[in-house]
Amino acid sequence: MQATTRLDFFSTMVLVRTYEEAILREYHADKKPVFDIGAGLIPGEMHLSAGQEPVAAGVCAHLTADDAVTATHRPHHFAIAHGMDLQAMTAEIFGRVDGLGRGRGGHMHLFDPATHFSCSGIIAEGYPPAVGQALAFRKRGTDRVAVAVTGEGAANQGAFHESLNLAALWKLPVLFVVEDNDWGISVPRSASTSIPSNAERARGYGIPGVRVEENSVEAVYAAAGEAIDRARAGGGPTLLEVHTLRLWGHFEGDAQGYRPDLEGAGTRPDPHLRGHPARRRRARRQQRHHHP
Ligand SMILES: Cc1ncc(C[n+]2csc(CCOP(=O)(O)OP(=O)(O)O)c2C)c(N)n1
Ligand SMILES: [Mg+2]
Repeated sequence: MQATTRLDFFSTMVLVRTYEEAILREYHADKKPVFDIGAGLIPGEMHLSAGQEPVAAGVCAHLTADDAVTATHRPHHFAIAHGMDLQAMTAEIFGRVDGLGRGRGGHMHLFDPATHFSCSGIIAEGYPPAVGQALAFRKRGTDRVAVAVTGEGAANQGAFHESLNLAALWKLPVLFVVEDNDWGISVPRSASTSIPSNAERARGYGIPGVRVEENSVEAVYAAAGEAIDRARAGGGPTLLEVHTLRLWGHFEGDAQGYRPDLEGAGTRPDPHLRGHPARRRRARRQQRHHHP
């Protein structure tokens, strides 16, 4: 792999993390003294993608703005990696009239015709529109592809399976991405999903399924590249699951009492790990508990 490609990955991931750290700061800034989710300049829920940057950077490196991306309620890493205008995106998150959706959608509903990007607060909602877009791309005789993203929790939704079936049947140019961050809100993967790898589900629809076990941008880039090349060449869809890491809470304000893996240093290494307010609060609580 070329050094410039690696540098591009790094720049994208650092941009995403820096952006989300700024959102994190602004989101909490006016919700004090007691966390009030409805208060401040960004009222409502906030789902940040910290830890999952390698998935977006590795996939979107193969795309142009002509390719479609449909993302989830945790959309910032994909929006930024796909080249969304940061001013318009930020204005939307702050509910401003100069935002992508005139400020009516907020952070879970970023619709951007310039980069063919959309996302939704309804889980697995990105899958069917990706199939529709891929059908349009094919009918127009282009080699454009659609990338649909969802979480491992949403992979149990009906829309996920219906989309795989139709895209497989019609050999549509779609890359279905599952971000397995081990959690659907507070529900561990093992309590929601009957098999350890969603990649196995691809076989049920007769399409290739790949699971990337490492949260590695290079591994994601390699697997996504193969799938996207195949889709552009008329070879049909692929299901790609990446075992990634949800570094922060499900949403901001989530105390994560259900996550034993955060008690110590964490079970999986994260080179970008920094102090998170929720984590620091939790540590202080524990200290008080141990040293009254
Ligand atoms: C159809 C639907 N059902 C339930 C919810 C509530 N909900 C929001 S996020 C979420 C869990 C999503 O987990 P996962 O797909 O693993 O994504 P992650 O949050 O881990 O990125 C649920 C159940 C919803 N938004 N839409
Ligand atoms: Mg999840």
